Amino acid sequence: MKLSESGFLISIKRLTLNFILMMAWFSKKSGDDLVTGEIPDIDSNVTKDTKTATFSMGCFWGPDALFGSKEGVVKTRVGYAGGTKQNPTYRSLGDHTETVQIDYDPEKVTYSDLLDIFWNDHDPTTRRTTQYMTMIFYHDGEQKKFAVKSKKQMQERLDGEVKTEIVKYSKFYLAEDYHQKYQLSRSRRLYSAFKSIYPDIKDFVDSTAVARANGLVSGKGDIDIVDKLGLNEEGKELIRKSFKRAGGV
Ligand code: MHO
Repeated sequence: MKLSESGFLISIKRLTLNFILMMAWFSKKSGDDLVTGEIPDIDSNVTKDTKTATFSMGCFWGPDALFGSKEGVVKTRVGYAGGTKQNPTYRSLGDHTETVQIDYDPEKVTYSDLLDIFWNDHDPTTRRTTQYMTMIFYHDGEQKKFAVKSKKQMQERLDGEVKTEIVKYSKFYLAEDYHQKYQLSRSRRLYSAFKSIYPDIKDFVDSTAVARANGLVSGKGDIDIVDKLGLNEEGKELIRKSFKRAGGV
């Protein structure tokens, strides 16, 4: 009895050890076997001459991918804004709203283009909780002018009242790591591939390549960009497959 009990314990230990070794092997294989080892083309010589746009339009996962897929968008990040609570978190949001922030190259994409995406990607007339409010945070007078004008045009087109609030940008709290480039994180191998290029979460979030990949796996953006993301043939093929599966054309 004693003996078989300890035999049982030993085989449990062995199983656990095998499992850990297997996971270690698998997680190693799931990252750097998909990359070229070079910094992605699209991330070299990134312009520092960017402007920032900040929008709230419902759950921030979708807009992160959508804006990230757009040519001229250099960086995206998701977070919380609009409220007064200090250091909000996803589980303790207080009076804040899920928000996406975009750094864009104004030579390649205009604030007006971004506003078009904002209006087209959500219904600004529905009633919402504070977490999912529809808001535009303007960063300067020029953005305010465009935002106010576009809201007016939207109101003329829609039956219901456009509930979008237009307010001056003040503070943005970066959301937890697992919310950043969320669509990409659902594709574990691709996510670890990019984490192997950018182990530091700050570099990962700020990478244009990662922003585009996040768009492509949700079927958004121009699939030809796949050649500039630092992936080898196998990595590119994985992206192409996810792009198609997500309805990308
Ligand atoms: N789609 C999610 C919302 C998450 S978003 C970060 C859900 O259905 O709970 O708010």
